[in-house]
Amino acid sequence: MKKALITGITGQDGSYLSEFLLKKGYEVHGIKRRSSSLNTERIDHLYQDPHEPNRHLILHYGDLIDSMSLTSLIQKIQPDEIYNLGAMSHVKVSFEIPEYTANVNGMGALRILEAIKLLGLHKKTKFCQASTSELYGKVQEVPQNEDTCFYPRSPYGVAKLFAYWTTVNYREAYNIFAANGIMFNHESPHRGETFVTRKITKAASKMAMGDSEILYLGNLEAKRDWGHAKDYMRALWLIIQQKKPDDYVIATGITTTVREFVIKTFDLLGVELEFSGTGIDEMGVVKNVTNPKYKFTKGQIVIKIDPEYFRPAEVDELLGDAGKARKHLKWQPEYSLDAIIKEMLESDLKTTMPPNIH
Ligand code: NDP
Ligand code: GDR
Repeated sequence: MKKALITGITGQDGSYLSEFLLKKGYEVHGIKRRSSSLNTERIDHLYQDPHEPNRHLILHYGDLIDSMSLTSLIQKIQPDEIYNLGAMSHVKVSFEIPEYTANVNGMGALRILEAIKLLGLHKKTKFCQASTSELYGKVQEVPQNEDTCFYPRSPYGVAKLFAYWTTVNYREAYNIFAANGIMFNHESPHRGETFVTRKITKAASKMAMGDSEILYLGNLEAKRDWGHAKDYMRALWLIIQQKKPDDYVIATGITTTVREFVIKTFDLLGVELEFSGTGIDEMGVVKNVTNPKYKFTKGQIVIKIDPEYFRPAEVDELLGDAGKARKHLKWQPEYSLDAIIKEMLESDLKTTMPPNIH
């Protein structure tokens, strides 16, 4: 039975990757951080009591800033595959905690690779780094592929650049199977609630149930290449199954503005929006309601712009060319953006209570 170790197992991607690997018959080990409130909500459906014999999902306490815990876990588990998904993954927040972000997102990858090297596991343990389209940052060319120059625009992106090159370096210097999946944005019902897609589907669901709260957003013109987390975790697995380690762009090849994402979301609820004003005065107002099932009214203000949500430096346009992954990994995404939004909305609607029910 193959053993996989996942950092970031409690996150969006960790939950889908665990599910995927368990279905494939892996023994899955995950590193979780100690926290005062439970942080395993996304993997609770996979949880197995520690007293059960033949457990296939095993959680360990650890942290990417603690090389002792990482090294001793890797020594104890002797994993065949390590997926480094753990990160302080919020780009805007990284401007507020840059040093911590560098430590976790940059040094974290180094600590794992160094442990593989020091423990003499270079022939056994394969490593896959969750790299990101944020490496491209300031637009150099569109679409972006494996040869496009990097120009990160945030402490998050800069830290991920260090991890990207450390992965390449350990591959070249020590013959470790170390690969990068350069993933463009990917979403799902498990997406964190402060990322723009989930923030939109969650707020729209609350409004549909009668909540009068307004959705405050930042830059509506940013373009993102949005896919589904499930598709992207399958891609990371394929990257690690190759004979030779390499770096691959994982993307859908379609880009959409935040504004279009908003319009699509409300459209699925039977609401046509009109945008009025410019810049930070801009508002999204309900123009037409065609689905009486939901509690929207004509003229209702649903969106306002708040400068708080703009970044000190923005990544304007991301559009990935995943030609290499299509050719070598035989990978292609199964979900369209419309299907992703529909799944996220349905999930949010199911868990959103009308405001008078507690
Ligand atoms: P999430 O924010 O949902 O999950 C991040 C995970 O990392 C959580 O399990 C979190 O634990 C864990 N983590 C945070 N800090 C530490 C630390 N110091 N030590 C150990 N674990 C830590 O991110 P996603 O699942 O969306 O993303 C997974 C990875 O893929 C990240 O590295 C991200 O940067 C990268 N990526 C994501 C993309 C996307 O669009 N989703 C695109 C490209 C790359 P806790 O639950 O305790 O907070
Ligand atoms: P991103 O995702 O920064 O691309 O990083 P996010 O959803 O945070 O932002 C996407 C775009 O939307 C704009 N935006 C807002 N963003 C947030 N969070 N909140 C808002 O209110 C808002 N309004 C507009 C942003 O300015 C941005 O342009 C994600 C993370 O998962 C990273 O970890 C990953 O590496 C990249 O995707 C690829």
